[in-house]
Amino acid sequence: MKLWYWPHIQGRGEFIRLALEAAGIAYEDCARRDGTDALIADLESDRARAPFAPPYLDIDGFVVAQVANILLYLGDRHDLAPSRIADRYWVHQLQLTIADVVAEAHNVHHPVGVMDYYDDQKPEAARAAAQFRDERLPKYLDHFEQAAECNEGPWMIDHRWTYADTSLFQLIEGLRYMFPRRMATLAPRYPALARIHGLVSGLPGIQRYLASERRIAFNEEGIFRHYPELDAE
Ligand SMILES: N[C@@H](CCC(=O)N[C@@H](CS)C(=O)NCC(=O)O)C(=O)O
Repeated sequence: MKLWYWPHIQGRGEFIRLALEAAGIAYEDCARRDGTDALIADLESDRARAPFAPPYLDIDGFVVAQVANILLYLGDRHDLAPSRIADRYWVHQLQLTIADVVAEAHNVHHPVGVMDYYDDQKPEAARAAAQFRDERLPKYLDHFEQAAECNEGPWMIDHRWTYADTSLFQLIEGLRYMFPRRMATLAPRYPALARIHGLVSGLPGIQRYLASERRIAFNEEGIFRHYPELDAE
């Protein structure tokens, strides 16, 4: 199985890597091996059903893009999701909501133009960050906390991990990196999310991955960027 994603950031590719690593599914991280030019060449190759943007998987010529769609595929094919249809849609729904908050987090440092530099939109980013920290972030976290609390088991669903758990872990990691002060203030409100973050970090595949060179550090090229001036308690 081939994973294609930008090689120098965790970005959206990390949601796929974490599910693959937790499950012990073998994959080639093609652009980390072959470079950005190889990714661009692959993206621009002649395909009838081309992906719009990375990340995408290439399984012997079957190409699947969009994070939530990729995880839906992995959930089905590799048993990383529950078997009941209502439960599968619930996990997919959680993943789509995670995708929404990820997009909003990115828009905090790029509120005006995604093609423009952060430095060219700093006043607007400060305004967007205040609203995200005060209103949107707790609203999303309240939702995920309630979702976790309504499950009888310790995970997001059932009594075993699914890709909803690995994605929630990455969301919390990213938000803690981006807004350390705000996340510290909010932490006591979210015991179930803290529990799931801890459980995921203890999965053997995740432990191995986090300790490896494959896990690159967050940086200010990715989605979750730490600009101290955008954080507050
Ligand atoms: N909704 C898509 C978003 C994909 C996306 O925005 N990928 C970014 C990197 S994280 C990209 O390379 N975008 C190029 C573009 O939008 O032109 C997903 O969840 O996979």
